[in-house]
Amino acid sequence: MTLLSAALSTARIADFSPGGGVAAGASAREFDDTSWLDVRLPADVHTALVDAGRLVEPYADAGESEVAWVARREWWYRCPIPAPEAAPAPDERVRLILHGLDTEAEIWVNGVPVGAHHSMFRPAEFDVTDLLDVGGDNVLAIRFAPIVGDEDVSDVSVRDTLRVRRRKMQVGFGWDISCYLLTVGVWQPIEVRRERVARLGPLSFATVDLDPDGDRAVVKIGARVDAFAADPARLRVHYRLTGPDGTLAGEGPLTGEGRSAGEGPLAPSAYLVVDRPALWWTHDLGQPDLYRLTVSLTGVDGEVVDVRESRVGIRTIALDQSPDQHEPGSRFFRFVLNGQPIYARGANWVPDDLRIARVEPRTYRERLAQAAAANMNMIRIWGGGIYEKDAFYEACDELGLLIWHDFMFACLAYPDDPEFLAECEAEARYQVARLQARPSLALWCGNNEAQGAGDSLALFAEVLPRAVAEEDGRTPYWPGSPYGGNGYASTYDGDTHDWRGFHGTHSAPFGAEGWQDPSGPGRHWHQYAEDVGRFVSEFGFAAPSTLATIEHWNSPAHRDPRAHAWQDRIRYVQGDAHMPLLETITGVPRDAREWVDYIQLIQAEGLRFGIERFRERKPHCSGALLWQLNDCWPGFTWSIVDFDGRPKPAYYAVRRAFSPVLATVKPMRGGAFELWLINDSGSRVDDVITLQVMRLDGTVLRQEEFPACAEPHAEARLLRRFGWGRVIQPRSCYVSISSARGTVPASRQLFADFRQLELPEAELTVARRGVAPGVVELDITASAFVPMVAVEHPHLDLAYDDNYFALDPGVTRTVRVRHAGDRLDPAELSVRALYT
Ligand code: BMA
Repeated sequence: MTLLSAALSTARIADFSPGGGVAAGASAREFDDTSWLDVRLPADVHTALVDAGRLVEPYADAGESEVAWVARREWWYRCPIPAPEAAPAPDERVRLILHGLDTEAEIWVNGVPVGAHHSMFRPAEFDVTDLLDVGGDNVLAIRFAPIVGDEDVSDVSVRDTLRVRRRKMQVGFGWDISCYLLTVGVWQPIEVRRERVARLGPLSFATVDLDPDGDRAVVKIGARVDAFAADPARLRVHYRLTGPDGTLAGEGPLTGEGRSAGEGPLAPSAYLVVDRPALWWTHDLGQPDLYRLTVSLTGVDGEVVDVRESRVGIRTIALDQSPDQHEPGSRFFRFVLNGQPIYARGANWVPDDLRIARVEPRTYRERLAQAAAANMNMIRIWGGGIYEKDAFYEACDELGLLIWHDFMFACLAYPDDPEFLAECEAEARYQVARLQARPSLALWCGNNEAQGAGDSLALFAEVLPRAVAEEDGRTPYWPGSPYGGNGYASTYDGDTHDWRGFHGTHSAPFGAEGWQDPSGPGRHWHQYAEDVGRFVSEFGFAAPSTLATIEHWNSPAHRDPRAHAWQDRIRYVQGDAHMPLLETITGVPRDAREWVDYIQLIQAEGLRFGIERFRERKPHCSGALLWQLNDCWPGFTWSIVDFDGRPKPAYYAVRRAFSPVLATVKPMRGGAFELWLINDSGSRVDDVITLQVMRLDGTVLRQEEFPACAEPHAEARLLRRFGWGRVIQPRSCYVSISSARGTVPASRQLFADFRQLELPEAELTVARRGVAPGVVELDITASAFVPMVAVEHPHLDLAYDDNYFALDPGVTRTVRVRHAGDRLDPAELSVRALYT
């Protein structure tokens, strides 16, 4: 048993001009730090100063520039270390583990320098056995070097130069999704561990074989053993694997080739056959069942000296890149879970706060539960952020969400000198070994957009794949995103970032020039209808936060779209302004409310249209991961859940479009259209679809019924092509589909942009009733077609089983609204047509 494992809970912090701290003797044990600021660990400097009222809130109004000075100072942390009760025995040692230092740090224990550390992406560890005084006041001192000198950080190329060699969260250097906020400090716990003879490192767990019918699995269980004061041959390692219901699935020794003392960790392992395993599935295909793996290490005297536990899952995951027979010259890019090819429906994850030290486990749970509730089965951890905290992976394991995990490199060509590569290798080996046993982990990906033809080959083609192969050996590796084929937007190989929508970016094969069409039509979502990639790992439309979140972070003087602090929330690149899209699609908004409504409507419709087109291409296109799920600051970005966790209208549109069973209407030229049926679920669909061509006033012009049958996990099926060009008057008609048994969700398709529609006056009728404490039902009916109805509450954050949906004339929609508390007055809920 680790004899003592204590997390350091408090520190005192202060800043100095560069070099001032050492000169002042701040590393010394006796240094008087009583005037310094007390903080609870972990804590970054910005949050500590804001909480102490010594710094403006960087996210409020335009606070960013007022806090930029922090990054130009050196910061010191001094932390008391609890004294060991007794002097360490000869076979004992005391390790200091600093799990997350942001970023360039020097460390002293009791005034003695123990080392330096240059990465926030892996822990710093030091043997301090001989440095701690029994019964004395032991002190840890950390100096964080200034990140910025006198560089002009308003220049993006200067910021790029500052970040390229730093193993630090890249997005904090400023991005089109983030303000410029360079955090510094202790972002993960600091631990002191007293250990005897040996200790366990990360456990490993892999499903090496699974019967096609899932009746029998073979798993490989392993552990790293660091035998620092014992003959490894005399240590015993034992495992126990218990099922989701607590029953014992297997136990026994882990064995491996002998090694002599001090030759570094052993890696004993064992194979186990599990009959009728409870498989781990994504939440939409089954149960994300988890086993408990316990490994104990017994010393030469038979005493248990260490125990580690992990929750693991029995599942196989593979990346199928076999040739696509139906599209010669192309190959699939699809994930295969437990032998079943799946369609990846999901989103990109960015750090949930630039001040990552303060992101709590419950926030991860909440955000990822929102993703699962939006019918997502995959989350991509984007390469401009961080390797997330344990709570993130626990939530994905438990919620049944797969993870596409980038290594933390984004949008730059990275160096390949030996020193930099060595640091990256250490980082990769640590993270890969740390996450190897996670059932949610589906893929390691080299980088985000950091690889033109031939860039950083050593890193992405050698160092990282070697780390994945040696520290994991089963999880697929992909060199970058996007990658494959002959360029960034290959439609026959690999993954693609489809930025024709919103950015108007048209990538070209390597060596040729891409081009950009910044016009409204050039950035329209219609671009998504053709040339779909094999796996679309980024696409999206930007929109402001919800009004409640804007009002949270913008004081009254700054709540007008023309106000500086409002515009300051937009960090898109040149040419990405909203006006061309507004002029083309909705018309120009008249006030702040309409500005938010119209752009959010465009985001919702753009994502819906893209997702439907990408899913109609199943299996030739086997994934759609939208940019982006969440926000790292209260900015206006591509997120569908804003910084305060409030879903934007697009969240509900995405949830509907990601429904495992879906029927879609693909508009073609000249009013023609196609009806498709998609079934990603594990159940057979057998229903009857009613398709209506209707005028916006509700007059039905044409109606037909179709059998809608699809096998489980079926390829997307074209049910019918309609040449009804003469029937469909784009400005006054739309197509609505519904199904007799409701297994195919109702949906509709317009044939003109919102501003072109000849929308009749629509009267909304709403019946309200409380159905339980905190639960209200609303029956909403419109006299004519309404593109988007919004159900809102002036101040409560509520759970809506649906919202921001279109309404067919005369058809009543019932919406259920829940309040986490048990009081919700039906009268307080408002219902409005968001676009008339
Ligand atoms: C891609 C992402 C991000 C960026 C987004 C929107 O490049 O990888 O870098 O925020 O597009 O522009």
